[in-house]
Amino acid sequence: MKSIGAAAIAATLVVAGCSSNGNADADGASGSGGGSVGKAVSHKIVGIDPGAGLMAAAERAVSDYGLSDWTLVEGSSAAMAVALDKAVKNEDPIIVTGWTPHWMFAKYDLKYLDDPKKSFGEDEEIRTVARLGLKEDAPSAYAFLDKFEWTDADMAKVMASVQDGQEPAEAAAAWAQDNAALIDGWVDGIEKGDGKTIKLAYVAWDSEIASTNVVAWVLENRLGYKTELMQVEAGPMWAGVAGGDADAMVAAWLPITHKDYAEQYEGKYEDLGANLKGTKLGLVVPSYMDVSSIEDLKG
Ligand code: PBE
Repeated sequence: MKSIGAAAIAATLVVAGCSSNGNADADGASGSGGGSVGKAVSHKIVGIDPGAGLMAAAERAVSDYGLSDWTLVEGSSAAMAVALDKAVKNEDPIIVTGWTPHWMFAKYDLKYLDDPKKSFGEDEEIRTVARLGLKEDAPSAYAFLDKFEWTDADMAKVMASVQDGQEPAEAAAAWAQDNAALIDGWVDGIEKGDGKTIKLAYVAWDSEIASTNVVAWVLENRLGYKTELMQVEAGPMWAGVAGGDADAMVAAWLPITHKDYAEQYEGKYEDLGANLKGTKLGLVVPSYMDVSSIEDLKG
């Protein structure tokens, strides 16, 4: 498997918006209501890559809840995880943009802030999207991609291995070997491909690193294809599939998070349906913070 730009994940360890003064006063550290949470975190929300739908949703929340004095800090998934890790180790207050499935909920004691205005939406799924013509050009790859569906528990195992330091391709291979029966079901009745290279676009979100590597493993080891993993930003991922430069991606969060991208390229891609159900997006804080709703952030 050829992997492009994987090192970029490690290269973006910029610590964003992490204040360490939270222990100075009890009120600030616990972040109890009445505007003190804002002070405790310097009115900063630690975001991820600017192309993520999660960032658009967080901007929506800032506007919906009247948080005009707050800043949503751009960065990357990796930088957000570093900031969160540092804060939790010091029991500092921090607010990050988060999503499920993600390993951070297993590693730390965290909670989503309530979102009564539903700025982050609800009832969403991760879908597989293919370029037009893939069905004719690589029918076996297409048939498998159409069939591919797993659970957040499956994905969590791959994510945890990567988080523990395993290379994504190795973590995917180990998971595949432990879950051969599930994979049998995905490829059941599908003939081997013709050795063509299937190009998979993805963004360096932990969830999508896991799914894309598992899909690549199956294409290579069960269906005889070669794969090329193209790590890009969210906009180019959609543009790549719509323009035919990428064959497919398994990272389309719909109907809400990637709505703008889906509308922009409507008619230029094929939606193969859900590959994972039961996702969630929102603002996430360590459980030791005394705040429960985005509404509490005002002031
Ligand atoms: N995410 C993870 C993506 C989709 C997958 C929630 C960070 C996004 O916001 O676009």
